[in-house]
Amino acid sequence: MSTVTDLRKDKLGTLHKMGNRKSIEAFSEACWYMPGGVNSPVRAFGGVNRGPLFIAGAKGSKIFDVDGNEYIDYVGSWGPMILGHAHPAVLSAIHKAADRGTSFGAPTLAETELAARIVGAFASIEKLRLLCSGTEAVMTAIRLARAYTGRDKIIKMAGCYHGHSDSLLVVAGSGLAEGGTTASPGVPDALAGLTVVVPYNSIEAISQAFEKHTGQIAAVLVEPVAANMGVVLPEPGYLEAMRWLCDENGTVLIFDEVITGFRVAFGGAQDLYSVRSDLTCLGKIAGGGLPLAVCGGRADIMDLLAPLGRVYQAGTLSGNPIATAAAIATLDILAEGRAYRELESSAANLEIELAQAAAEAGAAITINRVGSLMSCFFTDKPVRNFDDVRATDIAAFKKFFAAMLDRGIYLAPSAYEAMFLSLAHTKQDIDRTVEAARESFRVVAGEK
Ligand code: KE4
Repeated sequence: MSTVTDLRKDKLGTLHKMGNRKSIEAFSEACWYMPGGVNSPVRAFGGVNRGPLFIAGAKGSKIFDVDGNEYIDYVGSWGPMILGHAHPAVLSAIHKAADRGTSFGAPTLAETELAARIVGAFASIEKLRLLCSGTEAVMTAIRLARAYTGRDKIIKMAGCYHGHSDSLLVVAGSGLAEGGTTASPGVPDALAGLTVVVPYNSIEAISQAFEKHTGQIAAVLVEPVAANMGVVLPEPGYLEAMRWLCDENGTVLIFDEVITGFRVAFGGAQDLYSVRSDLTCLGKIAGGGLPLAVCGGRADIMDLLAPLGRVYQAGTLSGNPIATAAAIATLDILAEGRAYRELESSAANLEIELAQAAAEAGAAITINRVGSLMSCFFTDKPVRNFDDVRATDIAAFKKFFAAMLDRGIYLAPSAYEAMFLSLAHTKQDIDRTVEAARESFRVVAGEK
């Protein structure tokens, strides 16, 4: 067990070369009060063996640390900030809502307005429940699927991450992938045993799981575009075959679109790939960057939720008026449609120029991208599942991350996360990023 001193000793010595004294001091103090000095593990920079930056603020495509360093931000709070940080329309909506009070614990018109917008954006969502986090949304979807089918088992894909509810911390991605933890301590084997894990992009494996557990599978849960093992795209026909297998077996298909919802298209990955899930989980962008998430889908399943049905789910801050205001302001801008054309243009440009810069430096990379969601893997092979990701050169990624950070480019501090572009990223930002990458690829190749 690391003590605070060990942690600080391990971490502080490898902190940034350039001026990060205040982040170092802030991290040291935070470690006295909070496990690992952070309130979510991936923020600790454990995946890149450096101390974390403490952030003072952000605006548009830029983020600023407590030492006054400015970075072009490709984390975007792990996905929500598709408009860019501190968008004027979102801030105005938040301020107006806050002036009327911050929480009532009672229904508001804004919740209905937001629900109507989401139902309008997702053909598969007939009814929904607003809640506070992606974890809650997926936990609720699993509970609904188990109640609806009367079955206990679920199938999930290795490397996909669906929040930290007990059933899903099994061969998960995101922060769990870093630690080499496949199932978190504290999750009873009896519960973990109800989760069947199969490789992403293998219909054969899902089909075999259905044969082995015939009549026992309540749900198949998947990120339709995986983004917690880096970005991994569904192979042609993968989602369609999954839909068919669920129909054949009376199993609920749950799309975890917490990242992809409103990111890869206004109607999410299910719109892009024309495959309808029975239940959909949304978060991040859907909440405009505030604590709001969504569990929605077929009315015959959603109506099982209390108070209409007997499946219990509740939350003090569900549908919070500040969060719904931010969400409505965000979705109304994205609904204009031009947003996705602009995001596609910026991201396609970045992808092409990064590939060119890597080739010039002799760095072997594979870029997986869907719209403004992308990952750069250090490998000369395709990356189709979690094993492929684990076989990439993670050490090279860590060198690249550090070199980019030292050049003012803030990437997700883990090879198992994604890069997110926003509408605020300009051509100048992209050019600066590519220039930094050109040098950083050479650092990785050992030339600098
Ligand atoms: P939250 O409980 O963190 O709001 O959502 C959980 C979740 C569910 N589903 C997907 C596909 C997700 O990506 C997430 C959370 N994503 C991580 C980053 N990949 C959040 C960052 C963090 O854990 O601090």
